[in-house]
Amino acid sequence: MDRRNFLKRTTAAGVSASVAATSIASAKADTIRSGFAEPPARPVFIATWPFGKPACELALETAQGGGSYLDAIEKGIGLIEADANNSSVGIGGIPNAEGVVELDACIMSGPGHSAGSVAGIQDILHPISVARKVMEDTDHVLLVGENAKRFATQKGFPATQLLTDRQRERFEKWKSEQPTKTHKVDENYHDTIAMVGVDEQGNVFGGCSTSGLAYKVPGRVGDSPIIGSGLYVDNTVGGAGATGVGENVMRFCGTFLIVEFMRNGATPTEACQKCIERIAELDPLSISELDINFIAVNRAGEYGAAGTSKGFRYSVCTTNKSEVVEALHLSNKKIGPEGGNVR
Ligand code: SD4
Repeated sequence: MDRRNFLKRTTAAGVSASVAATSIASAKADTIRSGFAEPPARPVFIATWPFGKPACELALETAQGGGSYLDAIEKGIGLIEADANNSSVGIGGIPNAEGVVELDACIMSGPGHSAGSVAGIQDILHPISVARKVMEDTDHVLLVGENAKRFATQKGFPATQLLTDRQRERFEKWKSEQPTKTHKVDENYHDTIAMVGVDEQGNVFGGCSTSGLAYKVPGRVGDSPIIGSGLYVDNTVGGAGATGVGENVMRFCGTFLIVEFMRNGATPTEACQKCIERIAELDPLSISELDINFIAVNRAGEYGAAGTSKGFRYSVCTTNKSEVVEALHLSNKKIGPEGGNVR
């Protein structure tokens, strides 16, 4: 059965189950506070960018088909990692300044507050799955570089050429245009999938995967595999994910901050906005220059997002809808030509 039909088929049953699951006082209070037209639904998956939509749909399908929520996050993100046309995640990702694709990913489980991540991993198609192995099969949280790849190989992940012909050509053009001795990343070419899911009981799960900034210095690690920066979940509150210039997120523990704002009573959208405002207070860059975007969901299933520029969109999937939503934007600068839909 294809995903669309699966979702259609599960809609009727899913609506009543999810409404029942969310008919709790706090969910209603959140609904009124945020001005949601409808009660928040559980389960719910949210993800960065429009390309997160099929990922959220597959995640929901996986969870409803009997998979765990970690399976859901892993499969949903894995779908985008395997898409060679997406130039910001997995195969087809934009390489570093030496033409090598280096991937970052992490996964988190609210129950048990466990986490796993890999950074700067090469030649492995599914870093999200390796991150899960780090979480489940080791006592550690983060493995990096060559040794992350060695761990993946030991776990049976095959080596895969991640640099596509199209990205090789683009890289060669970029390289030929670089002045010698200086190095500049191309800020128009980056994205990430960050996904957070909440199950019917309000347990929170999340994952994040990216090839990072285009033509980055080899070895550069962004926010995405760093717990509390590119992704954070706290099972008593909710979760948040980030996309944008990682350096402007990881210096502030952006997603940790968002979860703390939600803990203190902010709605998800308010929490994302407050995080960007806090960052802008401390950073010499103006809001429009920061180029960062956040998504968040609380354990009631209420979700929201905010970005520094106009045009950041994110995906939401529940049992009765799957849609792309425009985030609150804190400046009128338009997102870069490829921002949000790097193809
Ligand atoms: C990074 N945050 O490596 C990632 C890239 C990204 O939109 O999300 N860009 O900095």
